[in-house]
Amino acid sequence: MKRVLFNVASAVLLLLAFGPGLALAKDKIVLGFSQVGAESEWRTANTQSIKDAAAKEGITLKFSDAQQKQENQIKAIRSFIAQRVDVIAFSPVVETGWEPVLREAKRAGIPVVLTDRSVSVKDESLWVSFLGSDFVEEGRRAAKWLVDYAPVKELAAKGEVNIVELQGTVGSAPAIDRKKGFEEILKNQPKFKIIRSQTGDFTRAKGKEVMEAFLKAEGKKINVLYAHNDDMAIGAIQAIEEAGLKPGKDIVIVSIDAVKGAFEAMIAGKLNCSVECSPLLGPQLMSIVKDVVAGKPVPRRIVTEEGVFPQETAAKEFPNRKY
Ligand code: GYE
Repeated sequence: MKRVLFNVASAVLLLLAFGPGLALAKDKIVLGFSQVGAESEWRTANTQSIKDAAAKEGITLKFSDAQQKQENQIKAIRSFIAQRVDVIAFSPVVETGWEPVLREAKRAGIPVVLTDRSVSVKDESLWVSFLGSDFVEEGRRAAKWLVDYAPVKELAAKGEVNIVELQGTVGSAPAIDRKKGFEEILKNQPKFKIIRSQTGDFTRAKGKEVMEAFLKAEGKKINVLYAHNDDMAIGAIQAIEEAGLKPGKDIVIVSIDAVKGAFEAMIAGKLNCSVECSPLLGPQLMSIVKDVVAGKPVPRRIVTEEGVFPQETAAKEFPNRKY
């Protein structure tokens, strides 16, 4: 990295050092992007979308993978500041604890764009735009589908519906909001009970591990699994099968993302519904980055449009899926 920097230490780069105002004078926009990690199918598709869109737009992308650790993201952002990139974008692994490093970026005059997940900071001037899904709405959609699903309605007519929940990464916006939206709908449904709720950190391996523990503790009492992402649901499906039960039948499963793996599980009859969360944020992100550098106003919030895919739609939709 350093070598490359020295090699291109031309007059143009010197000009760049004097701030975003001169950004138009150089060939390429430099974007520093700090990614959460590679924890899920969703994340892999998101990373690919960002890399492809940067290449397509001729934007130089400095990409850093934080392996799901906030400290790594903070280090990456500091290094982007030191390199004087034009724009910093990142998907914050957790919501809190960003003020100090974002203040450093602001002081350096480098605009920050949030993608996918948001931060919780008092000073809203610390970031310029947030592009991503409405996670509360995704949680609501999962719950609405569930209460309307015929086999679950039958259960509710007879007695209680016992739900176990696999949460995403502790403190992350999608885990907080998907729980909130789901509970908001179930609040008015006295028959529906969340009997266990634990994090599976958005990964297949942890999803499986935690589902094993749920099954050990609750066994056949479990009617429904709500997983904050498809990967955890897919891990849990394995645990359910290993316990001699039928996923999608003995235990109804609803999860979020609608990645290809979820469609495969739905077509196999093992997953009942996936609520869409699109990772294809690259093109919109690059357009925000270009506008910010050009000094154009950018929307404060851009909400991704998404749908809901119940099992019976899976075979027909599968060929159209892009991630
Ligand atoms: O749902 C999950 C991933 O932040 C929306 O993170 C994203 C979530 C996504 O690991 O699969």
